[in-house]
Amino acid sequence: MPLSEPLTTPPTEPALPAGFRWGVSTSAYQIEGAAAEDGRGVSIWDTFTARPGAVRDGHTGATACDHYHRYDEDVALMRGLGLDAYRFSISWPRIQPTGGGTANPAGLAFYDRLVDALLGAGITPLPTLFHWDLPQALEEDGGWLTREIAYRFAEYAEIVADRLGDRIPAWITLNEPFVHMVYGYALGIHAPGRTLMLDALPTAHHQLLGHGLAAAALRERGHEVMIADNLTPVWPASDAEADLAAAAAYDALHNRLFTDPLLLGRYPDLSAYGIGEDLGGCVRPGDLKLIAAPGLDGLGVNYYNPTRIASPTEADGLPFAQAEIEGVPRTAFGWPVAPDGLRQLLVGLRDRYGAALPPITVTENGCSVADEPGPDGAVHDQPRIDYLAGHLDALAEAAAQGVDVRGYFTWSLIDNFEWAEGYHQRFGLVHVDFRTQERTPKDSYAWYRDRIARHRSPR
Ligand code: IFM
Repeated sequence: MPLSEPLTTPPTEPALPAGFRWGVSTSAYQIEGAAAEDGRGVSIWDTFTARPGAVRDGHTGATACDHYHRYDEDVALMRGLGLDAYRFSISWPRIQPTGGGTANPAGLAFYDRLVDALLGAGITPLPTLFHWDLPQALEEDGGWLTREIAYRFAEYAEIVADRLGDRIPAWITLNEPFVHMVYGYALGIHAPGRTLMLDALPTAHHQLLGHGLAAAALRERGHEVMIADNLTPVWPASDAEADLAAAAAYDALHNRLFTDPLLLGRYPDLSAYGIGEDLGGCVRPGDLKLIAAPGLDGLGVNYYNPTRIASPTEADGLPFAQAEIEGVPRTAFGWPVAPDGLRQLLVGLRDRYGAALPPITVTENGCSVADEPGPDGAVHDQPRIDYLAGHLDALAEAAAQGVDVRGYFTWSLIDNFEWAEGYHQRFGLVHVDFRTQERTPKDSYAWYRDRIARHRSPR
């Protein structure tokens, strides 16, 4: 496992708060593989990836990074970084193969081993309970379109907490409910591949209800609870009233639809979409109280880029249109790179929610780079180093402006299955050769390790 040489220290590096936690993030379907082993049930991603044309080049997560068998090697990589914590997700179909009933002992045993390995390496496990790999049987009953699933989710959370809770202080309930709603249920780009457009909105409420029910169960057991939202600062295309109104409508759908109920106990104004406060009838009395109460211990923010929004044409069929962000670098995925967007987002959250905003942890941030080992065997991914350095500086600036930021988890430890893009987008600090499963730490791995060390022992 060749390790890159330490890179030179930049002359100025804004300080992050003392006690700040450093981590990396991954998710089960994207790294584990072993899809048919030890009693794991079928996930919606097994079904979706088998659909011709759904995923680029027909890639699937059946083997992925084979982390299920190689977790020891991956924990050693984490130890090499000097991490405080590791954010991973638990595969619901590994625990409850048909989405309900008794737990699968072999599934629980895998996470037992992983948690023990992490603790042995001095790394705090931070599990996410749902990162999009729903048991297929639940999808066949209607998935997140049904209210019943929220109660199933809380039962699953209880099973996992009862088994691992003696070693886990804090949990993340859901990963990016916005993306799951839009990509999975509105546009059909992700599993389960439904194309319901605005009729997908109940999946937002049912995910949040599931969060609220699971949070109550976790709290009863003395645990801390977070959620990881994918949030974006919305940049209006101009100061024209129509662009400002479109930007506000987009902000309501992407950001406020999730943060308002969690932090304020109400849904935002969605009248631009012709939707009332009850989200088309799925909100029942008492639901919002459950979703908001008694508050989050931390808000996980997944930040990748800002979104530029303009007023729509009639053909858009929605109260907004997405516009290009020009004059900034792009990742291999084509996403705009705008580190200051992270500062704007966090300061904006603080201004919007004031005392209702819990401490913030950046639970994902990173970029895809078309990187491969060069003739020297090393992976020189300078664009990723620039991306991470810029975003950490922006995070430090947000902290300097008074935002309570507690930690940063980069996406991702290792290259992995990037959903509809298959293995084509590489986000890892560590390169994975998907034919041999060989792991090669990239230059960014050494940079991140050194960045963490400099934070702990500033000169
Ligand atoms: O890979 C994903 C992850 O599963 C959720 N957040 C964004 C990442 C990059 O697209």
